[in-house]
Amino acid sequence: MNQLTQQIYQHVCQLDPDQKEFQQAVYTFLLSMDKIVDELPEIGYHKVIERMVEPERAIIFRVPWIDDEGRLQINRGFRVQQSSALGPYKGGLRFHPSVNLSIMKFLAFEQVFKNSLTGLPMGGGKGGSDFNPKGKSEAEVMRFCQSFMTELYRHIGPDTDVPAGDIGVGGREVGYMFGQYKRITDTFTGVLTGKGQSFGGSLIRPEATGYGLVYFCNEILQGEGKKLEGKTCLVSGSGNVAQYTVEKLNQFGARVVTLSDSSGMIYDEEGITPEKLEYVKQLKNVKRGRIREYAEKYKGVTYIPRTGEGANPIWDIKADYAFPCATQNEINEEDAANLIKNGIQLVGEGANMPCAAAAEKLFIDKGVLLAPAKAANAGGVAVSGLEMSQNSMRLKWTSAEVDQKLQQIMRGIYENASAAADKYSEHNNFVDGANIAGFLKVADAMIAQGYV
Ligand code: NDP
Ligand code: 2IT
Repeated sequence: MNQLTQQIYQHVCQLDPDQKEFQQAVYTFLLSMDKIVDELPEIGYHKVIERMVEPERAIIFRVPWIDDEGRLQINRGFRVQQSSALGPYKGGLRFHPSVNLSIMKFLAFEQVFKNSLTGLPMGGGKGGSDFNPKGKSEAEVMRFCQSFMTELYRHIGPDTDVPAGDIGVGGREVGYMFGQYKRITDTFTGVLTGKGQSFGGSLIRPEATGYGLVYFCNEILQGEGKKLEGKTCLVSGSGNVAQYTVEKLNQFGARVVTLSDSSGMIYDEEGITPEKLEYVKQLKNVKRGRIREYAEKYKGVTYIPRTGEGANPIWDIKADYAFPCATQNEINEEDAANLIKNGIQLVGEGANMPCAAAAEKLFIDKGVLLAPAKAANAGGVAVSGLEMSQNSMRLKWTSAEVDQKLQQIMRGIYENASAAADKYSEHNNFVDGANIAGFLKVADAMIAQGYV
């Protein structure tokens, strides 16, 4: 690290020594900044990076709700409004017991550069709660969402901050939160994205992150004269991003052999066909079941339970391409070494920060094509941006129109990240390319808007 980035990193670690995920996201970002800070002295002069690592605002609030037994439950709610340099704060809400300020800040920080890469006018933010939706009744989820929004509403708005979904928050939760916002404020606006189709949601938003991931990786592969067709792929997770990644990989003629959840993984050598994927969607989205049930339904499928923190068996299966689509740090250094040993050629990050810093370094050092989350999973927020446009214009585009715009945006991100990599780093270093391309636009806006 050079002197400036080293100082910034030390300062971040001293200020918040417990925020390991946030420190990790800042650290890997600063490694890319090393490639440009000497060439662009105005970055240091205007303290652009120092400002970026401090959220404009971070709100923490109490969320009280009554469970089905009539008992009062209390959770903690968050909204980190990281940067409004490019537009209203924009980013998802995560409901998961692991949620804390460090995780919220890492996600909000990365969101700023991701949103910049989309080319749409969106700042960056993230929020959520340590509420665990697993095992809760429909009524409990609704009451929680209503209470969460009863506090959050005063901090958001269609021109201020526009939340959406993330882990544990899908169409159902967005619907309940939208209903409560509308009721409290007496306004029908595009204050949330990922809404249902009957009340302002955009077509292709549910599909967008997974589809966008595959479009982006396809651009990288094409640049190398490689393709998806006929290739074996590993996908982790079995939620929104994983499901639509499998759907698009199937459409490109690839064979996906794995899915997982926090309890374990399935290995289906024959491939997760469109018919089997429909079963997964029903199982996860309607029945809210576990991926283990896939192995009970289909013959020749192995289920491997997840035990302990060590190497994850999902990353020790021979395949051409891997798509981590579950959560942060799901690929550690040992997992990366296993993937490389088995000849992996591309890792496409559907989840946010799925690779530990050491894993990321190993992939780059060994020449594995790494499609970083900020670029590769930007399709979700991109279509959220398109949902905001449609809400403002009070019209609705067709699936084909939205899909075409999504493809254009992902191609644009690939071209920008690629060009920034070639100019400031090395060919095919999409980690540096995405960080630098995303950063430069935010930096320009921050310098132009003065010291705010
Ligand atoms: P979902 O809630 O739909 O699915 C999450 C999946 O990941 C589930 O299979 C879940 O398993 C698994 N998972 C979650 N936490 C853990 C954990 N700590 N350990 C192991 N497995 C875990 O979420 P999404 O598909 O929306 O999100 C997946 C990833 O993609 C996240 O990193 C998210 O930030 C990112 N992302 C999402 C976007 C979106 O539009 N939804 C956009 C861009 C990125 P289980 O059911 O057992 O918890
Ligand atoms: O991480 C992400 O980009 C998201 N969860 C989607 C955010 C959004 O506003 O659609």
